[in-house]
Amino acid sequence: MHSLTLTLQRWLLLSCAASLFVLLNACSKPPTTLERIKADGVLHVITRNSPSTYFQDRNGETGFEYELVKQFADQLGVTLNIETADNLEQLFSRLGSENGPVLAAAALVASPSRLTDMRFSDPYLDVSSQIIYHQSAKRPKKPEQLIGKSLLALKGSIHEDSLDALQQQYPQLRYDVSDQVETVDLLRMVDEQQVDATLVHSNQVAMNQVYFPNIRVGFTLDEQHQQSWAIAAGDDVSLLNEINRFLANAKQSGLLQQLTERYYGHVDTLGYVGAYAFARHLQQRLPSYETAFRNAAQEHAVDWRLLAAMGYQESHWLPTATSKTGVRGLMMLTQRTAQAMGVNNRLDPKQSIQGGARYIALLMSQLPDGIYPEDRVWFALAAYNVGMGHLEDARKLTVAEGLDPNRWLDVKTILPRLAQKQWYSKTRYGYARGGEPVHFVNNIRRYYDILTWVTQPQIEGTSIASEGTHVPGLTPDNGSNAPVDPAVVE
Ligand code: BLG
Repeated sequence: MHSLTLTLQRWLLLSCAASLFVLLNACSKPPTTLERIKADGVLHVITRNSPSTYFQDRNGETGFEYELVKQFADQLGVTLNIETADNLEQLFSRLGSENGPVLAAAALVASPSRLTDMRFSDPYLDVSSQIIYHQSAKRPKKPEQLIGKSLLALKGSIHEDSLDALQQQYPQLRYDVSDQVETVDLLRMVDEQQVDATLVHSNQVAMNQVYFPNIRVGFTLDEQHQQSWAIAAGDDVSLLNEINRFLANAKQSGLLQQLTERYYGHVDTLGYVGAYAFARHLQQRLPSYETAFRNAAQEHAVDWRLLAAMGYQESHWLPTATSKTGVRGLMMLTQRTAQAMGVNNRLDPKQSIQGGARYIALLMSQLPDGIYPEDRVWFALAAYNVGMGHLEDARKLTVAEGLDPNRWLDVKTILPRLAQKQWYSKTRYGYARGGEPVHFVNNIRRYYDILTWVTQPQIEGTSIASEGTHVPGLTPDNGSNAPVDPAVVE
C-alpha cells in the first residue's frame, strides 16, 4: 500500500514536471514574425511615394506595389499600414526596426551588396537596364558608342555599379552620378537634351515614354534585374515563406500580369505612335480645354480627368472632329443626344464638354443598381458609346452565358457578339458594333490612368494649364505638386 502511494506520488510528480516543461518551453518560444502580424492584425509595410509604387489619388491609395501588397494583407486577413520613406537609406534603416515595418515593397532590386541586411523574396517583375538617348542624336547601339557622351545616373543605384563595371572595360567612358535627382528627372534631362544619355530600368521607360516624347532606347545593358520584396535579415523565414507562396499564386492567378499590364503596358496598348501623340497633345491641346473639363466635372460630380480621357478618345481634343457616321465635336455627341442635353452647337468645345458631362452623369444614374460600384463607370462609358439599349442586350446575353451581367470583365467579353447575326438576332435592339465600346472603354481607362499619374497628388490647383509646355508634376521645380519619381529604387 505504502509503496503504491509512493509510486503514485512519484508518477504525479513526474507528470507535473513534464507538463511544466512543456508549458515553459511553449512560453519561452517567441512567436514568429508571421504569427505576430496575424496576432496584431496589421501588416506594416514601407514603400516610396511614386506612381509605380504607392500614391494617393481621388479614389484613395493606389500604385503597383500598393495593389500587390494590399492583396497580400487581405489574404493574411490583416489590415495594411503603409509608411513611406524619403530615400533608400531611410527605407533600409527603418526596415526591421523595433515596431517598424516588417516588409519593404518598393520596386527593390536584389543585389549582392544588399544581402547582408535584407532577405529578398522571389522576384515578381523582370526588368532590364536600358541606355536612353535623345531621338535627334545618333542611336548608341553598344557601350563604346557612349564614349565622349555625357552620361548621368542615380547615385547609389544598381546602375552606378553597372556603369562602374563598364568603365573598367572602357576606361575612356565617363559618367556622372547624382543624388539630387530621381529617375524621372534623368529622363526629362535627356528629353530636354541637358545630358546625352542615362541608364534606367525598362519598366520606368515604359511608364514614362508617354510624358517624354523625345526619349528613345539605345540598347539594353543588363538583361536580368529582378524586383522583389524585402524583409530584414534574420533566421525567421515565416513571413518570407508566406510572401513567396503569395507571389507564386499571384503569378498563377494572373494578378501580377494584370498589374504589370496596367502600370507598364500603355505603350504596348497605344503603340509608340499613339504614346508619343498623347504626350504631344497633353502638352499642346489639353491646356486649352482643362478649365472647361474641370467646370463641367464639378457641375455634374464626375472626375475631370475621366471627362478629359473621354474627350481624347473621342476627338484627340479637336473640337471640329467628325466621325464617319456624322457624330461631331470634342465629345462626339450624336445630333439626338446633343439635343437632349441642351447643346445647340456641337462644335463649340465648351458646349460639347458640358453636354458630354451631363450625359455621362445621367447614364451613371440610370444604370441598374446591381452593377458593382467599381465597375459602374465602365458600364456608363460603354453606354455612352453604344447606347443603353444595346448594353442591356449584352447584359442579357451575358446571363444566358452563365456569366455575371454586373461585372464589366464578363460583359466586355460578350459585347462584340452584338455584331454577329447568330447573337444579335436574339436581342431586342439588334445589331450594334459591339467591339467599339470595348475598345472605347479600354482606351479611356488607359488615358485616365495616365492623366491620374500626371496630375497626382490630388492637391487642389494642380493644373495642366499652368505648367506651360511641360507636363505637370514632371518638372522638378513645381514644388509640392510634383509626383515623386516613378522609378524609385534602382
Ligand atoms: C453614341 C451616343 C449615344 C447613342 C449611341 O451612339 O454615339 N452617344 C453620344 O452621343 C455621346 O447616345 O445611344 S442611344 O442614344 O441610346 O442610341 C448609339 O446610337 C459616339 C457614339 C457613336 C460613336 N461615338 C460617342 O461615343 C461614333 O461616332 N462611332 C462611329 C465611329 S466611325 O467614325 O464610324 O469609325
